Amino acid sequence: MNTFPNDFIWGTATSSYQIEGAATKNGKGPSIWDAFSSIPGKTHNGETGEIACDHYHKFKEDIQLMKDLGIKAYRFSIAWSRIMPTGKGKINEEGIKFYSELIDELIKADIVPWVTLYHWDLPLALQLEDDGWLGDSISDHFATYADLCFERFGDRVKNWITLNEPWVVAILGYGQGVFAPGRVSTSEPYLAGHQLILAHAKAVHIYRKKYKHQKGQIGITNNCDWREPLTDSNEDKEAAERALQFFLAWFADPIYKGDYPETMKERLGDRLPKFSLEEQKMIKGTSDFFGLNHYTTMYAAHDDGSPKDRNVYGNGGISEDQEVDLSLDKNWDLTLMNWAVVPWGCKKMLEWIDNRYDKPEIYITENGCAYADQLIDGKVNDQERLEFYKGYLNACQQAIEGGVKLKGYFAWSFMDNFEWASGYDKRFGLHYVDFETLQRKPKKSALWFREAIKNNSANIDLL
Ligand code: PNW
Repeated sequence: MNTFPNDFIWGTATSSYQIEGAATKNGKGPSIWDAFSSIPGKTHNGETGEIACDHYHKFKEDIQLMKDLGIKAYRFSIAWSRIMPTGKGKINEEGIKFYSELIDELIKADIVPWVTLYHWDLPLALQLEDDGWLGDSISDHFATYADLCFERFGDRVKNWITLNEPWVVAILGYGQGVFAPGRVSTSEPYLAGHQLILAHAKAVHIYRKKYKHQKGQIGITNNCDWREPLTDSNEDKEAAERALQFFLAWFADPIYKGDYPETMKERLGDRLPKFSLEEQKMIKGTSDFFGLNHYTTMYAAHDDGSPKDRNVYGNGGISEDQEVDLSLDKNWDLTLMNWAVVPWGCKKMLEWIDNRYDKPEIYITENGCAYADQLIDGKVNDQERLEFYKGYLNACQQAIEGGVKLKGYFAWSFMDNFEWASGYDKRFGLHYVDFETLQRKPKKSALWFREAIKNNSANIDLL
């Protein structure tokens, strides 16, 4: 039987706004997601994260379920405005207490905490007062907030992720406007991206300078889907490569190489801000590991300029800037997000990163799928999700055999939760959540995942 390396880390992931609820409890300040989701029309059925899975009150029960699942690590995020209600200045000790207890409970259960500092729920005050990710004070505010987290939690937390998916923040938040703060622009995404990179780098410098004795590791999580050339033509191969550079190298090149990719500089001109030489030096080398969120694959072709029926949510960014035309194979199975299930794309993605960034240690910090799961006779028979995990984890195993340094894998998500603008019927969880009663229930895929962890292999069948 093919197995993963002995030290392979099996985990699951969540984020604060998607699961916690208690949006106004015990001193938490509002975030841009509280504000955005309260505007009629911005989310599916007007749903919000006000209660979500009520993890804030149910975290002990959730950690017991994690223990039952046998996971070694749990990735969650801290809501900035829960511990700093306006994003700067005053600290909310009640909020600190919540995360402190959560961390203690995880450690008691032998589960290693992986903490994301920013998973999109920016304190609303920072949006209003500092122009959010467009302002040039934001990176310093983020670094101060990160410092507080290292100080209060770093004795027990040894794995830090600064930002979750800056691409989504920039493109969906400042380009397409489908996520908070809901801005629509073709230039702001590149400005926001610039501040996000600076914020990440400043936080890492504080960690390395002030908290070296904590002996932890710190990195960033970027998302990227695979782009497969539609045909063998050089034009299409170049288009696919360009798409990957606008997607992932946008953020990873500054961090691993010191600057934006050439193709972005050429095509964007003055719309892409420049890093000073000092900033380049400050940014380069600021990730101890390569965090990757990977969900799907699309074909990429050179865009000949003809009108297209574009799929907005989840497309490749600002396509005019790239001259890339994305499409799907009609034989691919789609999840409820309309994301295609293509395990070999995951293997190619890992190999591309391995090659471009000189064999970094990679963690898949998210991979998973949404389906319209139903509880029938007390059970959720999510065979499609089981097959999804089996396929993607097998692809991971093959990548490792080929020499890719993939060190861990976090399933998205531990449980069904608030899927942002798509609300609650896009169910991504290994655990089913009844959003009326808030009861949790392991799905069939969770039972499979548990066996896979036990055997340290994805080549297993459920008995
Ligand atoms: C990620 N896209 O979001 C997030 O990190 C999670 O919070 C989220 O629940 C999960 O993936 C599933 O959506 C993404 O359009 C949202 O390409 C959109 C895209 C990618 C990732």
